[in-house]
Amino acid sequence: MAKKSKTVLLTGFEPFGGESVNPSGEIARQLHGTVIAGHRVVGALLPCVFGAAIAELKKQIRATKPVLVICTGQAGGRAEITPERVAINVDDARIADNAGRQPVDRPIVRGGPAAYWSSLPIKAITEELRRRGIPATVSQTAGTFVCNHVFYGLMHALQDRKKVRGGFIHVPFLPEQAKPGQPSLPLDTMTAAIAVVLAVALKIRRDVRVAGGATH
Ligand code: PCA
Repeated sequence: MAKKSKTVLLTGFEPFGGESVNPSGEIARQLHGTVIAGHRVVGALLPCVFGAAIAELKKQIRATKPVLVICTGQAGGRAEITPERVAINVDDARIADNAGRQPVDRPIVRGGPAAYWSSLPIKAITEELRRRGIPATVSQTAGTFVCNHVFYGLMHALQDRKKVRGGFIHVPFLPEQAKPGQPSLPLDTMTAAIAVVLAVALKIRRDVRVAGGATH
């Protein structure tokens, strides 16, 4: 009997903040069901809601038993694909989430560590994206809204699953979302970029040590 292929979980978000589309959700939809580096991709959509987003993520992890979890979200105003280095233990929302919640200066996990590092090879991912002509930079902050919340919740959940690696990637606006002068990337480019992210994360365990990459 053929061995069941291993699974990677790729999440994106529903639209938020008055937008009618979220590139991260579209990318997850596009890559759902594809096979990358011998792994089956399960794409899932998370609500842009504090608490509920982590609950849905954990449900998906339990259901799919992935070897790798990559969460993605929209970072409007950024021009590049940005693998996030670190998740911090705070919710501090500038706008309400999709359920009208707006936590200010609240811990995500009471008594939890201040931060968790991504366990993705963020420099290797950035290098490979650039090599393929896709703009990419390591980001030093995932913000304090629902994306950082989910990233922290993911890394906290993975403390009990040490073999499962995970991290978070922010992506720019789609061209139809960008106001004049704002940066964006086409959906095809971003979908190809996240496929590269998954492939590099599956193939490379020990990150490369290269300087910089950090402009924000
Ligand atoms: N971006 C938001 C939350 C959902 C999303 O796609 C963020 O950066 O926190």
